[in-house]
Amino acid sequence: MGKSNWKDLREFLSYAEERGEVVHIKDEVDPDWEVNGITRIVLQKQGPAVVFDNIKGADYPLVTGLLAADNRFLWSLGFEKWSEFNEGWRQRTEELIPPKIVGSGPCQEVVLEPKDVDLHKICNVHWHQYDEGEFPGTLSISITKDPDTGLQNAGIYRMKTYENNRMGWGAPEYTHGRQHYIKYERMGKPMPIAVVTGVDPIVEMVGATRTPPSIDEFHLAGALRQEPLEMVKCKTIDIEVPATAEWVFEGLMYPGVREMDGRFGEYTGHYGEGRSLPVFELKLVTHRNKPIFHGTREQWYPSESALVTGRTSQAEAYKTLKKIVPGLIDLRCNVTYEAIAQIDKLFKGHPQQVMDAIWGSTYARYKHVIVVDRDIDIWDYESVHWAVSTRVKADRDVTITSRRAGQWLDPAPPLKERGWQSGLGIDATLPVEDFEFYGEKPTKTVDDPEIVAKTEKESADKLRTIFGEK
Ligand SMILES: Cc1cc2nc3c(=O)[nH]c(=O)nc-3n(C[C@H](O)[C@H](O)[C@H](O)COP(=O)(O)O)c2cc1C
Ligand SMILES: [Mn+2]
Repeated sequence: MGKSNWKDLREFLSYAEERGEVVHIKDEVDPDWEVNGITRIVLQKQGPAVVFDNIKGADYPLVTGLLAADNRFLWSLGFEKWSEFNEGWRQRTEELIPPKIVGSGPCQEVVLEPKDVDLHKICNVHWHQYDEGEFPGTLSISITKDPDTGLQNAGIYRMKTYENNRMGWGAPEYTHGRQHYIKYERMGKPMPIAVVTGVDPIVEMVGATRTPPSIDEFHLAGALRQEPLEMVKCKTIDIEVPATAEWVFEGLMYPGVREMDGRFGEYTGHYGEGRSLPVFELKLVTHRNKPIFHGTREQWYPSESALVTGRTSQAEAYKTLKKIVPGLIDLRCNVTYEAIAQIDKLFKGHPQQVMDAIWGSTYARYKHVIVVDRDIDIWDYESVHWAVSTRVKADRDVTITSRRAGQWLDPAPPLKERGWQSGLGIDATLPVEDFEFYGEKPTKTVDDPEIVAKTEKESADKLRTIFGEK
């Protein structure tokens, strides 16, 4: 297993750069359309990470797309391929490792009062054509503390710049950050919150991982790094932040304050409509010397937002499911709304039990669940669709559940129904109970393993003739 204890964003950036996976754009780029256009094309082609060194109107470089390609995502965790990812994540995070609080860190090398800060000069990008305003907070990790337990939470929720150092906060009620805010609102107190950006890849990932509510994501980061993450106390609030972050925005969110926010191109690949959101008020900025800003164009797969949210949440769901259902082999989720489970089917109703467990015990809010047998390669959609098209009888194998908790950003329901979803479960396993008269042999011809092996051995000459080999 390779390295995963990256010191900071810079160390991983250099690592990727040495492997030819980072390109610097030194010429001036336009923040209104050009960063959007370039990042969209690069994401779509799973191209390199890009550093924009010279954005018109901004004072700082912007790195984007660092975890937008499969190879860079896997490198950052020290894994080789997806098929070892879920199990590797599970084993590494069986025991969490709390952070180490240190006295000082590079993230506080420079301290700026809000009156000396102009957010538009830090990041002024329009990530999508029809975004209403500037959304610097895309890889912005909100760190809050549960007032009851003292445990911290990290979540990536997109943020929009309003006037005078105020920002919109895109955290719906089902997110852990928002649940902390609800507690503070009930007490009538402002919630302390630190927003960090420009972090090592593991911290970026845990910010996007859908974990059970009691998990402090920085303990998860320690486990993935196999070494405690170093954190420092903020200067104005009782919150700890990763010591090597490029930027820290310390702030407060006052109870009862809301502002209309959006439209914005959300990570579903659709625009989310304007909505009423809580407001972040900036109290202090600290940053490293020569800081780098970190952001991404949120969009549909392939993208950094889809990989970082989808894959990490898939791994956490796999870990949970392994504890409660038998026969689970692997789980795939390229997108937040669909899970494909591969099982070793053991009994009647087993696939349906897996569906119920996915809906009831995992935190990724999957609406569509497809369950397949162990002979199906879930990392190959052709294989999955073959199973769906040949092993499914809809009136027997399709389950629909109505009025379940969904995601506000799911564009499928009409506006007043946002947040609700219906579950679609497809049992695409071979209905062996209906094929018992075939005996032990399954009814497929695609690979007859004994015949293939025998032919390769005993008919090798004939195969060579057919394929023209000498
Ligand atoms: C680039 C990016 C942007 C995201 N933006 C949002 C967002 O605006 N709102 C949201 O609810 N989740 C968003 N997510 C997903 C959350 O970060 C993810 O659900 C995470 O689990 C939230 O943390 P929590 O479970 O501690 O609430 C985003 C993820 C990424 C990678
Ligand atoms: Mn959380």
